[in-house]
Amino acid sequence: MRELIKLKRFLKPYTISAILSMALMVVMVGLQLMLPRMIQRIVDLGITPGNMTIVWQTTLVMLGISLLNMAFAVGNTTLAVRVAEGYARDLRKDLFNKIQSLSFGNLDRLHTGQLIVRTTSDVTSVQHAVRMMLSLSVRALMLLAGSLILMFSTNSQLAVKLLPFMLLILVLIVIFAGKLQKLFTAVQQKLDKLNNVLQENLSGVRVVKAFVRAAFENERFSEANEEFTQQNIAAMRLMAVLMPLMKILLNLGTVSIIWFGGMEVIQGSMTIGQIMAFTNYLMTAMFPMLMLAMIIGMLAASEASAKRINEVMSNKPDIQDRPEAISIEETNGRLVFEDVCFSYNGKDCAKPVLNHINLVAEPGQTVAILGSTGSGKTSLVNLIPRFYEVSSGRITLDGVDLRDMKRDSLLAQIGIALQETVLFSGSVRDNIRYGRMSANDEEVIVAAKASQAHEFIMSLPEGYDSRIEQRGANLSGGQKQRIAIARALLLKPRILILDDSTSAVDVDTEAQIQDALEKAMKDTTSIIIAQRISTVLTADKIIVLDNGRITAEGTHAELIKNSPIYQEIYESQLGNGLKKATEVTGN
Ligand code: TTP
Ligand code: MG
Repeated sequence: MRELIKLKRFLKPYTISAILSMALMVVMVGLQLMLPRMIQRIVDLGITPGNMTIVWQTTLVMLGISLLNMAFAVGNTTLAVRVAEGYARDLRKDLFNKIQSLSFGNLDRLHTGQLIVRTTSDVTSVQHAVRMMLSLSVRALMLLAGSLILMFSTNSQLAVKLLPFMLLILVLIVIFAGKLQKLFTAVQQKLDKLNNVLQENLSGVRVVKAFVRAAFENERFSEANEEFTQQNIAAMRLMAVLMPLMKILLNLGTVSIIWFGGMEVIQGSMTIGQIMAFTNYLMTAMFPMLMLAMIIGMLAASEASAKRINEVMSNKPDIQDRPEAISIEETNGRLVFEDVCFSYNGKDCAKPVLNHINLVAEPGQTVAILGSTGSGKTSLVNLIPRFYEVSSGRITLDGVDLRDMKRDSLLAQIGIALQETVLFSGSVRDNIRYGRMSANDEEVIVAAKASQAHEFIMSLPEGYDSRIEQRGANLSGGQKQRIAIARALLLKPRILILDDSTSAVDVDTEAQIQDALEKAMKDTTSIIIAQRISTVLTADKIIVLDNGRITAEGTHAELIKNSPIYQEIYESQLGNGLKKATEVTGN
């Protein structure tokens, strides 16, 4: 219950509805508890002395009570549903906002697939718990207490005789509740596993098909599916045992009431009506106990869900503005790395991904980063928008430590095209405008022209209004990249970061993009990551990254003279290439 209780703040806006719903429930239970008394009255004052008026009157009153109860039940359910639905909506909203506020580091640790489950089925499961609490549990507890009290007030001696019997039932139910709790928790776990398999498979469905692994994936899914089914069956089996067992006990109870009560009736110390009321109270006491057993079992599943929701909620974004952080309006774009170390697991710089990086990018300069895969290029540029925080050293913009700036104001200065292009479903125009929805068509076209995307966009059936499918499925890799570049350019940033953004674009188009960028981004500090050396030839500064260290730095002309490692890359890409080309053409 601890985890569920932690979420109680979400009930606050619905306090009045919740209280009202419970109040209705109290009235309903009160009315329900009156019914056995009425039966007693019919038997003892109506049937036994042969007074038909009392029989009729009481029957009508009972009918009235039942109708009233029905009306109250509708009210109670409506209110409870409203509370639970509102609660779930607010919870989902908060979870979503929370996830949006988290940093890259946080998100690395909470897997995105699981986040979907947490915002959907976990919330539903907790919502279930709220509904049960609001309607069932109150009802069950009150019926139980009420009927016990009324049993004692009807005939305390008989009630005392039944006490051991009821204790036995209670013990049984506690045992069953414990078992059910385990089973339901296991059901939830199997469901999680099923969700995980499904999530992973669906997001990678193309790879599954490409590698003809459908059969394997089918098996994996079937296994999870089967486990889930079996676990559910096991839980239901226990319930199936519980029900008839309770029936037997109930019948035994009824028999003992008639046995002990019958003797009292013979002795004249009890009436038949009282016996009937008694058996009725026993029934009204038993079913709530059964209900409680089930509620306890199900609460366990909700508890597991609540725990996972709280796990997300309790995440503190590891990148937060310092209280004294300033908001920057204008920058020149002078970017300096001062002895920066960085590792993904936080503070320690023992095994850094980036090691003692010193780098100056002057305003308007283009700095190109070369380096083999895994050398830390993406990691390096990810530090500039503070997707991750440096482990040691510092990065400054116009002399101010990035950590002393409000992060939003920093991001407003940066246009970035990530290595992995992500587009959203929607029109081409909206995808380009993603960072600045207020941009007009002209601006969009200018950005698209600079990234050499305009032409192919115009050749799409609906031009800028053409729909992009989820993840940009209906575009080629190079087309996606060019839209992503346009998106970054549209911000007219002071700092432009392109992480391998032309890797899927042919060499000619790439050269055109570079020309256009040079013109459009004269005053912008550009950091460009590239695999191809042809991309970086004209850069103001080229750095070569190797294993997290800068191993060479300078212009192309300098590096080709002084840096063996650069010469090697040059040779391998262009030197040989040229040689081969000449061989083929025979020149
Ligand atoms: P990257 O910085 O991604 O290397 P890269 O950009 O130079 O490589 P590529 O050319 O293929 O894009 O990775 C450097 C190391 O950091 C590598 O060992 C993987 C690790 N890493 C993480 O642990 N978590 C991350 O989120 C990323 C991006 C990298
Ligand atoms: Mg990379």
